[in-house]
Amino acid sequence: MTEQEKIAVADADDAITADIAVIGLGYIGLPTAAVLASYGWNVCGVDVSPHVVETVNAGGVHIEERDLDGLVHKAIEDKTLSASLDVPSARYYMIAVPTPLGDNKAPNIAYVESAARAIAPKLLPGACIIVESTSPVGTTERVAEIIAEARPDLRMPAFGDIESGDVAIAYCPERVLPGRIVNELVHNDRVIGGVTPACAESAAKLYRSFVQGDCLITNARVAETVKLVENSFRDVNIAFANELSIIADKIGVDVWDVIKLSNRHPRVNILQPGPGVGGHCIAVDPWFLVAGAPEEARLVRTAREVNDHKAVHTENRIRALLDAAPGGKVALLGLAFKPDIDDFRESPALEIAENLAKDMGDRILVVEPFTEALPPQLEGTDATLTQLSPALREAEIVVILVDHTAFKHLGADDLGGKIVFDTRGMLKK
Ligand code: SAJ
Repeated sequence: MTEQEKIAVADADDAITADIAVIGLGYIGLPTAAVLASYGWNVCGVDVSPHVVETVNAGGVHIEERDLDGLVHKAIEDKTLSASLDVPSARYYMIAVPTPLGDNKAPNIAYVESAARAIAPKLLPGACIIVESTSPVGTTERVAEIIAEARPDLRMPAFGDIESGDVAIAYCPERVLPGRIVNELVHNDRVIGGVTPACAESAAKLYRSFVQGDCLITNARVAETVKLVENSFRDVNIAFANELSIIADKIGVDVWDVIKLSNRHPRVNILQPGPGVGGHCIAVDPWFLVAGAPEEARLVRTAREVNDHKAVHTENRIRALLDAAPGGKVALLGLAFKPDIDDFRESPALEIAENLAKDMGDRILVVEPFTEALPPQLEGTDATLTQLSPALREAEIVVILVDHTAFKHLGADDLGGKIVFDTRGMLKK
């Protein structure tokens, strides 16, 4: 390092106000910020929502996630975590903002781009930017491009040139399972892809400080692809189970028995069918892979279509049950995209409830322990949100859409005399 560079770094140290700035305090950013703070880092969480910033600064959380509440509360109390609407100068920047699907199932990285633009003016030599948001391949390079445009005074890392760059830019996908985020943040292996090997190494220093799994080093494009492949793998496998359930309906066999017995083969491991695939990951990310190679990604695209169709198939079966019980009511158990969480994003259960409620809301009783009010999609319909017991008293038809723990005690006594449609095989388990 030249004398001039040493002075630049010293100046940077003077101006740094946080060890780590986590941009986006959602399902990934907030738990990550809280875990980092619990490992002694001085973390500033940044969000565009004043409500989120106020809630976190008051030691609260705006999302339901196991163990998160206590972690955030303690970090705020210990003053290792704070939240802000503004990006501070930091040593590390983690971008954990949404990357939604745009029109025609094309990935929309506008939030990542605006996070990069917000970071740019604050960057000091020696800083490291890590993208964690699930992103189409090439997004990390796009972040580097934005920084280069905004900060011509900084040297950008160049592919193939190990030591180049005043800042490091890397991609490290989040891989945590909603409901187990706090635990998996620490225990999962991490894949860390740098724009250059030095960038990956710089990012790895941060992850090694709190990750107990392995930190696996690669380049940014491979790391971006790995994330999309993981979720596509799961989507394809769930699609197999969902297709099997539709075939089983057609040929009149019990899909749960078929799967249970097939899985006794040492090399077969079929996943579980459900009412469709939801959440903001598995139902979305495979499209990012398709977008990169639309002609080639035939299986991945078909899996998405099969899983989307499973929700339509489920809805049609419920409609048939309602047609066969004129005037009868149906209790829909669960709206979340999977058990024991309050996340309704891309939830097939919610989509099914919404479509049914639009046509015959007065016959729909919704039971969802993870909400106190009907979600906006069901507002304005005649559907009723109610508790489990009254719903079971009133309904002729019971549909298990989500196998929440709160429903798992249900047995013959509770359901006797009812028409039961168990989309999750909960009663079989
Ligand atoms: N599902 C089934 N049958 C199954 C398993 C799941 O129908 O056998 C459904 C669930 O009900 C849900 C959907 O699939 O609707 C997705 O649930 P999930 O538990 O498989 O996954 P997510 O979306 O909660 O989290 C996934 C995880 N990815 C993988 O397991 C490969 C997680 O590790 C990722 O970090 C997360 O996506 C993400 O953020 O990308």
